[in-house]
Amino acid sequence: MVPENFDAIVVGAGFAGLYMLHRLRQNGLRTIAVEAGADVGGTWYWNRYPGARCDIESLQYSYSFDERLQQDWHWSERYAAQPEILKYINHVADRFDLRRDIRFGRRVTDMDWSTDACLWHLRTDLGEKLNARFAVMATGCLSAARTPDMPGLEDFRGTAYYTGAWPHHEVKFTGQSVAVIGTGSTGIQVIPKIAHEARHLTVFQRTANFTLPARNGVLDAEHEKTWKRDYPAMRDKAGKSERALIQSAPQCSVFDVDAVERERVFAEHWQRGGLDFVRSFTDLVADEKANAVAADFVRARIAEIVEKPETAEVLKPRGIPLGARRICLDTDYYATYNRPNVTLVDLRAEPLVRFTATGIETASRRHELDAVVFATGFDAMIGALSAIQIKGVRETLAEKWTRGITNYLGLAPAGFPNFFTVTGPGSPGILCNVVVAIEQHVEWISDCIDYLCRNQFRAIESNNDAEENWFNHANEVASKTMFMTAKNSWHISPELPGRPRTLMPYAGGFADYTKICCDVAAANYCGFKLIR
Ligand code: NA7
Repeated sequence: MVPENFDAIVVGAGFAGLYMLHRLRQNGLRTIAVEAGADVGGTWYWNRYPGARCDIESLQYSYSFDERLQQDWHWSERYAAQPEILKYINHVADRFDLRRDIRFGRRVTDMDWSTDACLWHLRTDLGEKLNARFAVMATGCLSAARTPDMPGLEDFRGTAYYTGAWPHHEVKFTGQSVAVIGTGSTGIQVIPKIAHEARHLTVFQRTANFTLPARNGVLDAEHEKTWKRDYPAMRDKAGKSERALIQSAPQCSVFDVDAVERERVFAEHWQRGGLDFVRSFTDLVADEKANAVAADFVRARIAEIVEKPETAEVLKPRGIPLGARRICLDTDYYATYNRPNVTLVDLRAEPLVRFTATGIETASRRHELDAVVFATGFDAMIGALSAIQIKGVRETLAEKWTRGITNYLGLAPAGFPNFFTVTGPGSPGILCNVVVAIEQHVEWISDCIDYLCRNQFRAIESNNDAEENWFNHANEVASKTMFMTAKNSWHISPELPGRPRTLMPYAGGFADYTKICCDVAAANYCGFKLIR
């Protein structure tokens, strides 16, 4: 095929890819986006399992770049469900006429940089050859679904479903015996839904997670009005916060109040619902002892809700602080275990041995099944990038990252000129309200490209030193948080020979991160080589 030439290519057409395409086009660059899905949406296109819902409030989990868009759009619920979010993303694509520059239904398989031509050469699985001066990876940090290699799965005659690649046709579990494997955010959302439909549901849990009640409901009209009255100011406030999110402000330490008052404050936040529970007091995230008090409160609620004490015990998270792994939000998760058609299997006590033709065999039991739902998570942050053969100046990104997952500012890995990642490793995106982080990254990248074009630079590449310093700074910041206390968390990098495991997202907070990025740009992109 004859190569086609562009100024910029964006890989992915989810929240990040769409806005990136829009910005680059606004800046006058001939840009296309390449998307594996048949339509826009990214994560929200693929994760259409029953119960899929955002755990950031709708009024905040949306674009802020266009005032009319945010005024016009009406969210129906406090936390939007996947179909509504996908509808919103489609609306944005239509409103800004983005589809005409998106190539759907193809994957970028490999791409390599030519220093002489100052071009990225990309190839897709349809055999297309695409050249561009700039490449932006908007491939998502939770987009490469993990499908564990389970013994005997090929023998299973029932149906296997993967939450991260849910069928586009309606799936009915009525009358069936169904298993769900995995109890992260996804499992916790899908389990109550399947329990209502299936004849029997067996949940296979390896690690119990902390989940808080979402208390979802119809979006309060007054609340919406308050936000829309001065949306830009609300967005500005969120952008200056640690998690790119407006949350309640805790008043005092857990230890400043007596036990009765402590219970009252916790109960009030529990009743209100949402992630604000971790902001009941000032020190829940920072202080181990304070955190343990909050974790005890949650365990007591589990014991209260779940009728069978032995099931409640298995559901109680132990051994890691509240928030060291991603906290989940749920609707009726714990109460689901009171249903007569739901069984919980603790894989730590009763390990999975193999799949058989008719179900799953654990150490001492056989579970007859019609269907299995894998809610087993993602190859987070690096999975989608590593799936593409990306060859920079000397080596591929996958080869580079065998020496440690380094990426200056989470935006630009050294050795990869004119190449940017949105919410890549080293970015705070996934620890924050990710849509706000995406907007910040996209604006920084498009401003950077604009700067290069206006000042007749052909290319930009981060320096090894700057990248190493960012990596060290990120690790130092991470070491002061509780994230590293979780032995098993998708936030932490995979095991690499001779390298300590590191926290992949930047934990220094969104506000500080944004300031650092602004300072770098203001100092004529310090830490980067600018090439004429
Ligand atoms: P997560 O949070 O990574 O959860 C995956 C779950 O699957 C978790 O409970 C895992 O147990 C379990 N798992 C993974 N592999 C296996 C095997 N082999 N056997 C049994 N159980 C297994 O992914 P989610 O999709 O739920 O959520 C990801 C993010 O998406 C979420 O945080 C939001 O930001 C949106 P483990 O804990 O590893 O023992």
